[in-house]
Parts: sequence; structure tokens; C-alpha cells
Amino acid sequence: MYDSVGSQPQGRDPVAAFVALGANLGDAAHTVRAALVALSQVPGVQRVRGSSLYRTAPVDSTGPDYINAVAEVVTTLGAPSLLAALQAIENGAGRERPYRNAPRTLDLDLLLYGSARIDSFALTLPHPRMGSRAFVLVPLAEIAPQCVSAAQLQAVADQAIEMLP
Ligand code: PH2
Ligand code: MG
Ligand code: MG
Repeated sequence: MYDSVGSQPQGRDPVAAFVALGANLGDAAHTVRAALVALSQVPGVQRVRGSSLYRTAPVDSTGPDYINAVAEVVTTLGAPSLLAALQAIENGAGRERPYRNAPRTLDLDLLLYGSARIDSFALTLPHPRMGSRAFVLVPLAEIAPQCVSAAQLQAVADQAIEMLP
């Protein structure tokens, strides 16, 4: 569990957002931990609370096992600004996008932004696939059990996932 209290507000009431972290190229555990620190240093991010790290089998993807986690991010940034910050951290980790669901050094997906419902070209919230992925639901349930139902967890119980020590 990673917990950091940080930076200055930027004008609006803080919102609790949830971000999924994933990586399966390079030192994935190191990259995910570094991304939690980078998130906590984004101006306008007040607090980052990360789940444990999990080793997961690729879902609709290839390559080595993934390291996944979920973080609660309390922020005064709007959803588009938070999304831009996530993409900057991905790019800083050397993210390349040769094809859909390619193995990656770092993936940061915005799952939830308060209770916002958004359906734009750039962003759909809640994340449209979060309910079908154990690598999202299990770490999300660890840090925010109110966000995940027992039925949702049961529905992904066949997907391989293991908490790292
Ligand atoms: N991300 C994907 C596709 N498949 N599988 C696992 N285990 N973990 C991921 O983070 C992941 C995936 C697309 O972003
Ligand atoms: Mg993703
Ligand atoms: Mg992504």
C-alpha cells in the first residue's frame, strides 16, 4: 500500500478518482511503484493511495505477466487534465503504442472520476471494461471495497491474479 499526501489545490473542490496501473515490459514492479510516486507529484494531486501490487496473466494481450495496481487519486484537476497527466507519466516511462493491447512499459487508465459519467472521443467514464477485468476489480476492491460488488468479483474469479508480497 502506497500513501502520499502532496501538492497544492488548483481552484476546485477535490475529487476522488481511481487509476489503474499496469506494466509488462522491463522492470514492471519498479515502473508501477515509480508511477505512484510520479502521480503524487503532479501539481493539483493532493493524495495518492495505492493498492498492493498484483501479478496477473495477460487478458486479450500478449507477453510476460503484468504487474497491476489501482490508486485512489484525490485531485483538484479536472478529468481531462488528470488524463493528460497520466499520459505524460506513461510517455516518461517510454510507452510505445505499436498496436492495440501491445505489451507496454506502463499503462495508466482513468477508471472513475468521482461519480462522473463522460462519453467523449478522448475519455469514457466509468472505464467501459473495468467490470470484466480481475486485474482492475481485485486491487480496486482492496482500497475501495464500496466500489466493487461480490457479484463482480465472482464474475472474474477465473482470471489468474496473485498479490505480490
Ligand atoms: N491491460 C490491457 C490488456 N490486458 N492484461 C493484464 N493482465 N493487465 C493489464 O493491465 C492489461 C491486460 C489493456 O490495457
Ligand atoms: Mg489499459
Ligand atoms: Mg491505457
